[in-house]
Amino acid sequence: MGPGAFHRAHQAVYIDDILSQEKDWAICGVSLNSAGVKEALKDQDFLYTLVTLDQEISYRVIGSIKDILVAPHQPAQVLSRLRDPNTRIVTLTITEKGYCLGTDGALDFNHPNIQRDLSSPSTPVSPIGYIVESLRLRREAGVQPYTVVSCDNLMENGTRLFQAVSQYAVHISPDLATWIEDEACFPRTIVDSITPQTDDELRNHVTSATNIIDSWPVGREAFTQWIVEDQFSLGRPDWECAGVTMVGAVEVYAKAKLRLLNGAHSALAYLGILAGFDTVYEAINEEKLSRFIHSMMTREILPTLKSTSGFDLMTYIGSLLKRFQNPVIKHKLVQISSDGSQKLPIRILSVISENLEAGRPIERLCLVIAAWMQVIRRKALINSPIVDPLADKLIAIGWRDANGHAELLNDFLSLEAVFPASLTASKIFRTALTQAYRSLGSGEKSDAFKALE
Ligand code: CS2
Repeated sequence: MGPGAFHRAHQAVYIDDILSQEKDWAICGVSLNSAGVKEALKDQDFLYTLVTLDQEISYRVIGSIKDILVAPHQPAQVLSRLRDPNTRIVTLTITEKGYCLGTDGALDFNHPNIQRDLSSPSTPVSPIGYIVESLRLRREAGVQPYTVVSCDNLMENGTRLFQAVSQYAVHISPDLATWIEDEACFPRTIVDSITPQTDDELRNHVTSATNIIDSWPVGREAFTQWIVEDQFSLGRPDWECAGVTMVGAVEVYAKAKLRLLNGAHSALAYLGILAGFDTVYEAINEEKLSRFIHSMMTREILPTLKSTSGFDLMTYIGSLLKRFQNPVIKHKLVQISSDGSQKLPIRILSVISENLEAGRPIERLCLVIAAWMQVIRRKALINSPIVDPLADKLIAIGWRDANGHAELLNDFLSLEAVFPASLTASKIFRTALTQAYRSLGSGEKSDAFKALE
């Protein structure tokens, strides 16, 4: 589910890698929203070019996707594919918001798609609704559940998904929920490979380098990682051969990746946008910003993580900074800045909560939150679109402030879907955030640089 650029640059490549050995695996993508990917790929047999953006750029045709279904246009086909005993693994790359979770990590029963699906469960629209309905159909037909593999940047991704599925299934039938709990597997994973959005520059580049007109190639860095807990109900490909790390538990690595890589990404995005940069490469090469990111990682994030044997956190930080400095990748800050209301609780706010509890500093992390608010405010001011499931609320907050309303911080903090009550009740947090917000002045470039000092 979600055959966007990341799926096609990551999981589809790992499947492609094993096809010479295990020819009976293939992917059917399910687009949950738009027909864009299907329209682009159908006339090229769902083949596409993977461009590896390294010092030496390389090109490879990926052939593991056999078909793409578009859920809003083909809901019955999607359910029948999911019910098919040949469907053995369902991966999800649906981004944080696709899971419809609240700040407590549980399924948000007020989410319009969940309410809609619960009122009409046999014709779902949400991924959770599709999973539960198709598992119900499999149970009815005596077919074992497929393994559900969340590949999104959520803490405890498999567990969260399993809980959301169970909470939803109980409303359909408690027996079904018990069957899912007993029979289905939801391994946790870490996925990692920096994958910028495809643009015309990449398309034209592919055409001139390969002589192939590809409607939707994907480009990513050479580094790629997939760590998966080895729990599969209906078997799996021999992924180790393709470099997938199959483990007993992913937890330690997951926290490090989400906080250090994704946390630093969000910091670079909001502070970098205010400082007038366009890409991660530009932002990380600015001295003040780069120093800030380094101290945020080492002083405020590192203390929340554990090094284990074979996984040294300082080495990991060094490797991340090097990846951010890849000059060939034009990873747009605006891409990373999308969906802040979904990403920041996982990447930054959870770290702030832990630091508060342990009496550790939070100033730099608060500056990231304040920068997010400033970016929203500035966008609202010029009516620039905000990509976020809470966009309407965020624009209203930013717009009120732009018109002389002084309550911006309180308005933001009242967003229960973003800020947990435990955090908004903390005086230390409110003070640090207020200071951080003030230090950004009116969000001009020069203010951002001053705040980084
Ligand atoms: C990024 C991630 O857009 C974002 O929010 O932080 O997509 C990041 O590039 C990937 O998680 C890297 O594996």
